[in-house]
This record gives sequence, structure tokens and C-alpha cells, in this order.
Amino acid sequence: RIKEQLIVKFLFLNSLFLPFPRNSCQTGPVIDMPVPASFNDITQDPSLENYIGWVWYEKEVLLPLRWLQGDPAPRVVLRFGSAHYYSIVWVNGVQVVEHEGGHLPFEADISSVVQGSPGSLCRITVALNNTLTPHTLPPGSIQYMADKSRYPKNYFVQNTKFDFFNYAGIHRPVVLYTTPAAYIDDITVTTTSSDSVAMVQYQVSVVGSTANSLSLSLRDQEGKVVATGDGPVGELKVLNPNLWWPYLMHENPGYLYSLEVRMQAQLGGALLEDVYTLPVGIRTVHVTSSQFLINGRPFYFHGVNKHEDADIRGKGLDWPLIVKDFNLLRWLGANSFRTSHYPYAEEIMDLCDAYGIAVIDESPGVGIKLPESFGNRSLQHHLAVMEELVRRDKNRPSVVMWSVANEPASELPPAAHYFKTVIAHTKALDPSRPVTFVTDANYALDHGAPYVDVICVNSYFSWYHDPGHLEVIPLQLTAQFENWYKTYQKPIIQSEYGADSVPGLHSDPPMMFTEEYQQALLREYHSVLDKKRKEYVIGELIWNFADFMTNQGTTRVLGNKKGIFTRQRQPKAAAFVLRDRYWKIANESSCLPPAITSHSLFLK
Ligand code: BDP
Repeated sequence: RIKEQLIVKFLFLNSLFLPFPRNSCQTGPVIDMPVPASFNDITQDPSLENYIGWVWYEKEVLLPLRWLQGDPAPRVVLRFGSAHYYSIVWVNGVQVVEHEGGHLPFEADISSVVQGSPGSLCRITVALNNTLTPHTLPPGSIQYMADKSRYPKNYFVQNTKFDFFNYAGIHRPVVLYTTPAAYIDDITVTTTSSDSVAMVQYQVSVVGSTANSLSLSLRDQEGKVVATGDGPVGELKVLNPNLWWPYLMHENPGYLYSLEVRMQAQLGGALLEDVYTLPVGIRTVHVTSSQFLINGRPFYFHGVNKHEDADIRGKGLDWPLIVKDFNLLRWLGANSFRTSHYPYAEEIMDLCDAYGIAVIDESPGVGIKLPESFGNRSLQHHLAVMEELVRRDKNRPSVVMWSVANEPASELPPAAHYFKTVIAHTKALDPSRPVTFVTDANYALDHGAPYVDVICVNSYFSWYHDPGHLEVIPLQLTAQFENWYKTYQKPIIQSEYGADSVPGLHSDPPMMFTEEYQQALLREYHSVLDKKRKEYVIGELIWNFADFMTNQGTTRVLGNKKGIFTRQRQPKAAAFVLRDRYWKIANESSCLPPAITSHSLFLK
């Protein structure tokens, strides 16, 4: 890769926008680029696949005239669901927002720009840079190869300490929307409940007016108003509530009420009204020394770790894939997943709320290994990312725990201050949920574990350690659990375990990389999990739901093959092992789950 590389310019295609009139003599060569999508796999050009640096997107759209006029005129907002990694956005040549971080939304109030411009054409320009540094989340580093006998001049590589391809692009939808000049800026909802009564505590913030009134009404799924309230802070009382339950823990999982918040404000003689509707699930989460309780009942995570990853679109949002994955989760009998290793699209989280899939919501804190990534600069950024994540997902009943990181070098002494601070900050932002990070450090050396509510531990016995020796799993896994529990007396989740398998590769006796070996390894883990789940182990999340792309390397055959489904979502033999197990576990609970048939999957 050469540093003085071309600056890639894209047209972005998004059904929301009108086509951009090409003018290549002004801009140089331009490629059509779909949004949302990663740009890496769209063309046949390997230099774009592995591109590191700035790319530019541009699009012209026509705004309705009513967005540009009025007294007061509406507020016009440009919102990005996410763009990886660092973005600068201009509208009609005026910079409107800068954002660091690839997996969370950002937006800009562009009213003054578009309302001040003649005409209703709005030119949106985005400069995007996917370079990772020791202070980004996830961290990375650029390495220049100075040896001129081996590399061309200015040759460099991007090094990362995480195991997925660093896809880049505008990954989630871009929308333009309006609000009145005075508007509902934020709503926070928390819930408590006893058998026959629940309280929904709310807090609403309004921007743009001090003279406003707020009224709230909570409707059940039949549309009946079950509680009303007013003012910016208060409590709604719900008699005989329908609680939000995870999938397979109740015959009606994912029950959502609908909270309508209505604001009226006087502004310059005009009466403005803003209405926002928020889905609300009533549920509680508690952690004891050996249990994870949802609505007071022990919850066992039988689920998966996922990735946002697919052929062609990379990490771009893809509705058919999302719905397919939820159908597979329900087929599998999975009640939960971890958003390994970054926050997932809001569209995915919406379905978790609606289907009752419990989520461990993870920040992009993956691959924090270098000592400089534990310094103050990185820490401040990590705190800011947790603020963005909590602000986005705080009202989601499906989010039952925050994970601030995956497999950091938590054996390094600075990890103590770092994780103490990040976890305390997250708890201050959201006192209602437990906080964890996922560790692969030795139990006796981990400096972050004292601060978590639940121990989440990854291990790859008989894969990365003692490869090929399935017989060591019972001893090593039992010791792992006992050591952690003895040290911390906190509930434990096996947050990753698994083996690569190349679909169609077979051997008996099982050998590594075959479907049989993946099955056998899972079964060995399960026999220990079956003992320990009666004690303090509160969950198991397979690594991974599906095969996914990684950097090229000698241990990766077109990506990581630890999926129980292929990248195209076909089951490997291991998927059937897990399916039998998850349905068996679900059927053991006192509440019988609904009989699942392929037909009933479509009825909800
Ligand atoms: C774990 C990481 C995960 C990797 C997995 C693996 O958390 O991101 O993909 O190992 O190597 O350590 O398959």
C-alpha cells in the first residue's frame, strides 16, 4: 500500500436521495457506491478492498420547500446511523459535524445551512477515514515498512489486535428529518415491578423552549391507554402489567407498551407540537452472587456471539439478512446474544426488543492491548463512547447488561484504573443495569475483574490450547470455573468457546477443522456447563453464530470458520447439536415455551 494513494470519491446511492449530477472534471474519477454498505467488497479492485485513508462520498438531494420556510421554520436534521471510522460532513460546502467512532449514530442540525442557501438543493459531502490508532476504539496502529529492499517507498500496513475485517464505509442508513423548532430531545425510561403493579419512571428533556407542556400516555398492545402523566419527570403506574420476558421464558415474549410523549410549546407567537413514541418493556434485572434475575426469575443465557458481516455488503445494514438471522436464532432456541465486538444497528436492537432476545450490549472496546491504549487519551474517548452507547440503547428492555470491552490486556497494571473508571462511569450513566467486560486473562492476574458484576470468560481449550486434545476439556474447564468463582463469588458466563470447521470437511475420529471436531468440542464443553449451570454459571454463548471475514493470515481460511452457520447462513453439523441443547434447556424451565414450527415463525 502506498501512502500517496488516490483519494477515492464515491457517489452514494440511497433510495432517499435523488441522483447526483456527475461532473467528473471537477471531482476526478467517481465510483457509484451503495449506502448503507462497506466499500471494500463492492468492486473488483484489491486496492479498494484493503484501502486505508480518506474516501469521499457525495450526494445532492432536493428538500421540500416546507422544510425551509415558516415562522419559526422547522429544524432540519441530517442523521447517520453509523459511518466507519472518522467522519467529517459538509452540507452545501459548510462543515456541519465531525464524528469519531464507527458503530454509533451522529447527527447535525443543518437548518441554518439549508435555510440560508438559495433554492432547495442540498449537497451532502462526507469525508471518511478508516485509519485506526492506539487511541481509537477499536485501537490499531499504522506500521511503515522502512526496508526499501523489501517494500516500495512509503509502504505501510494497518495492524489491529482484533479478529474481524476492518470494513469501512457508511454502514447504516442516512436520513434527513425535521422537528419543530422546539422539540423533544431525549426520553429516559426505567421500570420497576411487583406481581400486580409496575412503575414506569420517565424523564423528558425539551430543547428550544422553556414555556412548554408535556403529556404522556402509555398504551398496551391492544391500543388501550393504561396510564397517563404529565411534566418532564414522573412515574406511570401500571396495574397487572404484562412484563417483558425473554424468548422461551414466557409464552408471550418481548411484550412492548407504547409510550407517547406529546410536547406543546409557545414560540414567537406560534404553538408548536412535537410527538414521540417510544416502545417500553417493563422488566427488572438483578444480579446475585450466583444468579442473573429477570423479573425476579433466574435467567440462563443460551445464546450466541454475532458479527455484522456478510458477503458483498460487509458491515452494511441488510434487512433480509437481519430477519433471516432472527429466524435462525429462534430456530436455534437462542434467547440471547452479545453484540461482539461493537454496538449493532438500531434496527437489530429493535427486533431484540420485539422478539425478546436478551442482549449483552458491547462497546467497540476490542483489541485494547497496547500499553498506550490504557492512557488518559484513550480512557476519555472510551468514556465518551459509553455515553453515546448508553444514550442510544438505555431504553431498550432487551439490553440486560453492558459490556465495556472484549479481551483487553487486563493483566497489565494500568487496566485496574482504566476499567474501574469506565465501569463506574457506565454505572453512573445507567444505574439500572449490570456492567461487565469479557476477559481471557488468567483469573489471578486480571486487574479489571474486581469491578464487574458478572464474570464473562472466553476460553478455547483443545483449540488454541492443547489443539486436538478434546480429553483435556473437562479438567481445564472445570478448573476455569472453580478458580474464577472462588476468587470473586460472582456469576459466570462462558462468553466464548468454539472451534473452526470447514463445512463439508469430515473425519472420524474427529480432527480439527472438521464438522465432527466442532461438534465434539461443543459436547465436551456442554458436559461441564451442565454441572456448573446448577451452581453459578449463568450462561453460554457460542463463538460464533456464523462464519465471518477477517484479515488474511495463516490461521484463517477466507475468514474465521467458527460459525455454527456458514457466512451464507446454512447450518453446519454443530448447529444441530446446539439446537437440541438450547431447546432442552428451555424445556427444563418451569414455563413451557411455545411449540415452534417453521410456520409459527412467520405469525408474530
Ligand atoms: C477470541 C476473540 C474473537 C475471535 C476468537 C477466535 O474474542 O474475536 O474471533 O477468539 O479466535 O479470542 O476465533
